[in-house]
Amino acid sequence: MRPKYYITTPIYYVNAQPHIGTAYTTIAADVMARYKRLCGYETFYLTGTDEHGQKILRAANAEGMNPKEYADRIVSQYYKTWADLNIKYDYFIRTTDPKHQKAVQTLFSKIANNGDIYKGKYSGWYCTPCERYVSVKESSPEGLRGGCPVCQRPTEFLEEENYFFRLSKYRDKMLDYLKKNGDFVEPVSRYNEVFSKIEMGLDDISISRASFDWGIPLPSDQKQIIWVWFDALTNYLSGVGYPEDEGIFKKFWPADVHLIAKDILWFHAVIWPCMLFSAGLEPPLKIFAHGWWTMNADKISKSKGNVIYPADVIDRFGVDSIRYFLLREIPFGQDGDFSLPALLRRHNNELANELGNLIMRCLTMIEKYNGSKVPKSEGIDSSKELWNELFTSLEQKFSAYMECLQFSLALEKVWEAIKMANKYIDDTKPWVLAKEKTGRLSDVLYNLAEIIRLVSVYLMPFMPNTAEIIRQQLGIDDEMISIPSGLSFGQIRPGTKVNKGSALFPKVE
Ligand code: ME8
Repeated sequence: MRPKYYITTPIYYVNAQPHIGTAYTTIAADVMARYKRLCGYETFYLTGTDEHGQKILRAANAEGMNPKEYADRIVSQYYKTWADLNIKYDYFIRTTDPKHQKAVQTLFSKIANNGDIYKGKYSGWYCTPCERYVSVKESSPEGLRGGCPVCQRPTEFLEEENYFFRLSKYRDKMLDYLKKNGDFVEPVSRYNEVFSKIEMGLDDISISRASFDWGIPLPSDQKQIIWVWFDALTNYLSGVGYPEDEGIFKKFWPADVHLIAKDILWFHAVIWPCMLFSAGLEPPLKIFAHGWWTMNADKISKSKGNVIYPADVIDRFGVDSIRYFLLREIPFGQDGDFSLPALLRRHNNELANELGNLIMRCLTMIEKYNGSKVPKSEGIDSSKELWNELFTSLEQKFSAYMECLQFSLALEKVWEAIKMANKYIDDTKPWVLAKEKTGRLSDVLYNLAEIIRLVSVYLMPFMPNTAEIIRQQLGIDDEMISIPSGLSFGQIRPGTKVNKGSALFPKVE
């Protein structure tokens, strides 16, 4: 049986169209899912949209629209943007899907039957932009004049008869779980943050709303709707068939990793596992909270008005350049400023000069010196052994970095090989070897063809279009594209007909 891999992104609010921040998580999950597929895993990649709650209702009202029609309009922009970014998800979940709604009610009933839900009165602050209750500990005696402690936007005072979840009951279990699973939350700084916050105590939380009806009704009280975060988190179960499609659910749950940004860590690393503990379900295996893309140190978000849309940059640089830049520029887990000059630099230097030129030089020389056919290696030159060693070590490092989602480091390693290959051409001077006619030329050209084949496999998760073009130029199709078997050196067949084509990354001024 093939091993499974289940990866998710947050489901995005439909009050805004996708931007570079939401694209970041979606691309990272896509890269990981593509990588795992290449490694032979039966992979499930889930993304989608979060469509209920007061924030969405208000956004729809502001446009004079019914919330479902409003959501439909924004969702179509998500579909389009993810297609433009070459995102290959297995399912796109919408919280307005009837199946999802049923799953949320089932989970709610399970938790209620377990004695973990009770009725009470919520009297306190609420941040509608974050859709979160602000606890007494977080608010000062005079309220929250400074706004929400997470997003700093104004909070509202709520007084509602609500249903509460006994989160407090799970404090010790959660701490114990964290102690036994030191990699449950990554990076480690986020683990420590969560651990010390739980140690200070967990309060029960309200999980219903009574003052509007854009949401999923409680199974036991039709006058209330389920709190949007309880609704949204359940997507990770309903997206893989919970509760009806037991076969798929059993195959994929627990999720291998929930990718999120740091602002929604508490919901995922604490509230969500406690809900699952209560329902008798396993928690996900890992929560990875990456950092924020910022603009002059401010988080990129619709409310700050500093949003960059993927379409704006795709038109200028091409989709693979954006995918590459986002994952190469900042270590996954840290914040980083989005800057067009940095994108331009990486596009022109690393993609056009280093990668694009390497491919063009190799193919041009195979065309010119060997009639467009990959030559047979004569075994005169010892560099084949050196390349073999280099790629064996690259494979180990690349896989290790991918397993811990360190995309920038994995790419850095591939670029070391690309730079060495360019230097290999400069050092061996095939144009001189062509005159010497010693047979060494065949060895060098063979090695170069194999180097670019391997580069295409490594780049496949990150830049699928580019990898595909390289393979077409090299004259190979579906062969040798699995990890690790496709990564050993020396597999390309002599006689393979290459097809030079045009330059991969035209420079951008
Ligand atoms: O929080 N930098 O939805 P959301 C990096 N519906 N990532 C960013 C980003 C930025 N500047 N801006 C957004 C919600 N993101 C809930 C989630 S899940 C059960 C419910 C990404 O539309 C990042 O992944 O506000 C962040 O966690 C997510 O978008 C928030 O999307």
